Amino acid sequence: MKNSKILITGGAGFIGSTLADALISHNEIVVVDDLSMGNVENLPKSAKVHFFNRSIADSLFMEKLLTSWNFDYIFLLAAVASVADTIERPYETHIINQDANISILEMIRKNKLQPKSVLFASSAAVYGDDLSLPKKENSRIEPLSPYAIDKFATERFVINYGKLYNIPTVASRFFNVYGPKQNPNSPYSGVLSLISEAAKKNRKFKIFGDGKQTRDFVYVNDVVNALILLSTNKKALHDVYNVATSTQTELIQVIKIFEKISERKIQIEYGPERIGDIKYSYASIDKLKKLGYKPKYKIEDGLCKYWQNII
Ligand code: UD2
Repeated sequence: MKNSKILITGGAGFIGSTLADALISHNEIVVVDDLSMGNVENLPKSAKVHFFNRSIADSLFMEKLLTSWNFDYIFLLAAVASVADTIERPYETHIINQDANISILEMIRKNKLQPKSVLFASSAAVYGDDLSLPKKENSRIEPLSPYAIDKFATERFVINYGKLYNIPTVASRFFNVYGPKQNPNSPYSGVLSLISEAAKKNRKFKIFGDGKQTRDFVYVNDVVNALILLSTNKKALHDVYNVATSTQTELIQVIKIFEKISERKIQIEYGPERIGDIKYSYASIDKLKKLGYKPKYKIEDGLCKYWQNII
């Protein structure tokens, strides 16, 4: 991906800004972000980054932007990413998580734009609480929250819009992504950002349930590599791919590793299980591997790099 014009919606957020870091040296990057979770400070400091503090739901703005820039690559990462928030404001969040993205597809179609790739970021949330493991892309889909419903529906829109109207689309399903720029400010922030915040500030960390729940924790740099691979490999087109490491780690185990790496003791208290929490989750990444993907960071390596970056 070189000498390209790239749009990253949600580009001031955790994953989007890490993607911008990886792409900035050889490309021109436009970021659209309403800063609801993101932060301009996350963005690489470069004249080649063009930041717009706008919502993707601002369709007049989006259409002008898309037609004037004629992007080569589009990464649709903007979302209201808190599941709890979507349960509280299902319609408002639907406008962002689904409508605004479909509207972007429609603008591409209507204006006959020809991006080389349009990638939509979906979530492991689409699998819901189906017990079969590992989760494969063709495992049962059971979207439970407005968040998951919108992610799944938009995935389908993106893939089939691509097929129907000859737009090079692809979708990814993120598992539990962690890394330096993750915002720890909400109780629903990624658990590793909350654990590291507790370690940094010597605060208590509350485990919901017995701590034996498992997750497929994937370091953000591996996610960025997967995103670049999916948008540049033509074999990936018009399909959806899990982005994870295909290993499951217990929450309690992650805390132990974190304590070892940070050389800090985390004060733990226990509380009731979170309503709607999934007990075990991990992904099959065979589909992504077939395209040449290999996660580089084991949980120990990722946590080490994470801690070095934030301390
Ligand atoms: C992740 C995604 C969510 C959705 C979901 C789909 C993140 C941040 N969230 O939720 O958007 O896609 O997957 O399944 O990636 N926990 C504690 N104490 C805390 C916070 C969390 O014990 O203070 C537990 C929590 O109950 C859960 C685990 O840690 O069992 C991971 O929580 P999470 O919010 O990081 O991620 P998850 O998998 O619930």
